[in-house]
Amino acid sequence: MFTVSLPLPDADIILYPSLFDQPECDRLLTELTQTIQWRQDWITIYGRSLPQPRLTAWYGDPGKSYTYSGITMNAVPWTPTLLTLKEKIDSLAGVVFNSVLLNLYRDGNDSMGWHSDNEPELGTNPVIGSISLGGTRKFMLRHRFKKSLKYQLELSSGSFLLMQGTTQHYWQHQVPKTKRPVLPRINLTFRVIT
Ligand SMILES: O=C(O)CCC(=O)C(=O)O
Ligand SMILES: [Mn+2]
Repeated sequence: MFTVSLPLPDADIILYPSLFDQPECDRLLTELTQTIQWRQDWITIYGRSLPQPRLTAWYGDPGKSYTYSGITMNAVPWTPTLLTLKEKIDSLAGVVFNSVLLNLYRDGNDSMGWHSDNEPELGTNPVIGSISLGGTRKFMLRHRFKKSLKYQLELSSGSFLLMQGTTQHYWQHQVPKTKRPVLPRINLTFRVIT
């Protein structure tokens, strides 16, 4: 399997540009769009309540819950398709993922702001396995302490991005809005919750 290691200090990020072929991506996109229990959450910013600019869902082992931006999500049980995906990337990552956050970016107006995946329940060096399906979106990275260090790449359909080691200590990432017309995109970030 062809992979690229991103040339970033203080990070361990590996890109598999095409883990899934086009027919597989189409099949997955259709199925996940229709069968996942998508939710619209609201977030509070500076005292104002706003809809999160994307739809989300949280699946995983029984009893796994996840809190971020004041939202607590209880895991919906794995579907057979999500379990199959999990087992495929478990073996690439060398860990046993027990949960997945799904994000649906309906169009270029949907986005995710700068953050690190460093919540306490992800442990010391979180391993995050991220599958992208559908429209290609820009994925930006910036170093938290060396402000001149930046990097960006396009995450296209069928790609798999593995972030591990000290990545979340030193780097933040985002998926910015775009004015370019883009197809809907589903991203699945598999996680290990302790
Ligand atoms: O959509 C993406 O590629 C990134 C999603 C992400 O950063 C997250 O779910 O924590
Ligand atoms: Mn993230």
